[in-house]
Amino acid sequence: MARSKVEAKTQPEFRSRLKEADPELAGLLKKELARQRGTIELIASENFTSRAVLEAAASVLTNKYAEGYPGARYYGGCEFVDEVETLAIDRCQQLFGAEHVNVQPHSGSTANQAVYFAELAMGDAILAMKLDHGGHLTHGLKVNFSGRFYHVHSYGLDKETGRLDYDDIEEIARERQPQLIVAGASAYPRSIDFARFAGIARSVGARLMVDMAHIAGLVAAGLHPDPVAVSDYVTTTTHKTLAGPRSGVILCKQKFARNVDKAVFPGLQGGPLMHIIAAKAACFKLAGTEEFRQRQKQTVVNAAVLAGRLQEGGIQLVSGGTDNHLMLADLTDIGITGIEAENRLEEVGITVNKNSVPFDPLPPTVTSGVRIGTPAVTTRGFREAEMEEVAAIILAALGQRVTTAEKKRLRRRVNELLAAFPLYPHL
Ligand code: DSN
Repeated sequence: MARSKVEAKTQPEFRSRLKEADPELAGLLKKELARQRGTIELIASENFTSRAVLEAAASVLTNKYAEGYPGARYYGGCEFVDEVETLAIDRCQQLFGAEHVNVQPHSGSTANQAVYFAELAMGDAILAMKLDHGGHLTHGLKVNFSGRFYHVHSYGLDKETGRLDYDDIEEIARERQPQLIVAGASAYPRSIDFARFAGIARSVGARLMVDMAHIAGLVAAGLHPDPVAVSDYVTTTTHKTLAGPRSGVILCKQKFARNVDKAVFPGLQGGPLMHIIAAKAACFKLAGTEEFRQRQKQTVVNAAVLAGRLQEGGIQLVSGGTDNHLMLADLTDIGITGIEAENRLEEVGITVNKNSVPFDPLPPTVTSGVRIGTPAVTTRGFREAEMEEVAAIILAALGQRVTTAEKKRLRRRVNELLAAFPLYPHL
């Protein structure tokens, strides 16, 4: 396809100006691009965003202050950013069928914070998933704001099945009577029954917040049970399966709109990042396309293929497999820790993150597991055949007594795989 005039003019200029003004920084950006191009990215929460999103995020909208909301700002000159924010809101509402959307949170953590701020008083009780069973820092970790400002009760996974036990969650909710129940996870490989969570919340008079950060792309594509229709609040990041810029969003029922908006601004934030809101608008448009839906389908297929091959190779997966974009490998049986596995894979050009497994006896700095996800490699173009090769490389790298020569051979296999799928060739 012919390069557009804008790309042809602005991209090289942008690059060369940065190099001229700040060669040290330009050099680091170049190295990071080379790292992304030169490794197989299996961190489940990462992805490669589109050129459209990159362009919007690097636009002149970064210059604009726009405290307030469209049509009610505290600064002049907001006529175009008003349109940008309205576009982002409308597209997000349409994509997820939400009654109300706030696109200003800078991140998923801020989005969660805003919902707590809107819904709870200090000291109120929340019920959320334990961090070491797959929850998130903002779901009540003691040192996080959520654990410091609220009374936290938690639920975990069933020891036998490695899955959520909804009867158990219901019992804890009945006992603890939380004001807010939080569903959603950072490292849970199975579909979550949000309708069941909604029933539990209703039965104890609690509100339900779903943090769908990991699975937002799958939800948009109709590949995961929908949290939006059944929840009071839904929060998400926009950069994981959704493949947008690094940021956050809140979706809620109309009756909570005013409180949510007030909690975000002026409650927690000042000026919204209008360039990132523009990038979110682009992301929501792309997430409504057939191409995006197909990519999400392939992401799930790729995860299933990788999970199957790793299991055949003797690696235990928490819950015995995956329904979504990620899997959690428990390495106890093969005798290596999560940190060792992360390092070994990095040596051959594969990036993952160490991750606690449920009931992990090892500390979070070591862990017994690694979390592996397929969104980024799928965006890059990997399909079933490539996932088989990725699984074979992982199994070899995690095997007993891997020699330096063998590591070099594995690195070459990684390079061969990547060479067929160039990343950001225009940069
Ligand atoms: N840190 C993110 C993840 O890796 O899942 C969650 O915010």
